[in-house]
Amino acid sequence: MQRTFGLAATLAALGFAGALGMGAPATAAQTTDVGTQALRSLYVYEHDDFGGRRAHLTANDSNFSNNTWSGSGATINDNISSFQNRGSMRALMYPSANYGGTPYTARGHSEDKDLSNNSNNPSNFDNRASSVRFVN
Ligand SMILES: [Ca+2]
Ligand SMILES: [Ca+2]
Ligand SMILES: [Ca+2]
Repeated sequence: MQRTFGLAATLAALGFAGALGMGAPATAAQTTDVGTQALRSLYVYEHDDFGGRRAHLTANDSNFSNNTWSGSGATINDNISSFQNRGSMRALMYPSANYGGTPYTARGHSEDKDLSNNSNNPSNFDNRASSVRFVN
């Protein structure tokens, strides 16, 4: 199961994050929090429980075949087994290149330590992701 944590994630779920980011009136504390927060920051891992090698995705990417695990030449394509979305934007991971197929939606500030056995996303997304798109 995917877990969500933090006020920012709650705001994002309610659709307020975009309004705050565009400079809508907010308290000083909220403005500081949002201003220092990454928008696109998806850490993906080779194995369950955030194990194995890691890669950091910070922009839309239509094809993972030329993305490699940090410190290695091995592709992340069809090998992502867990993730931590540390940014405020949702990350849509697609099973095919060029954003094809039914995506797995990783909510802002959420993580999933096992991409199999999902209830509110494609039921098994282990070793499937081939592209990613960030959305508000
Ligand atoms: Ca790529
Ligand atoms: Ca894997
Ligand atoms: Ca795939």
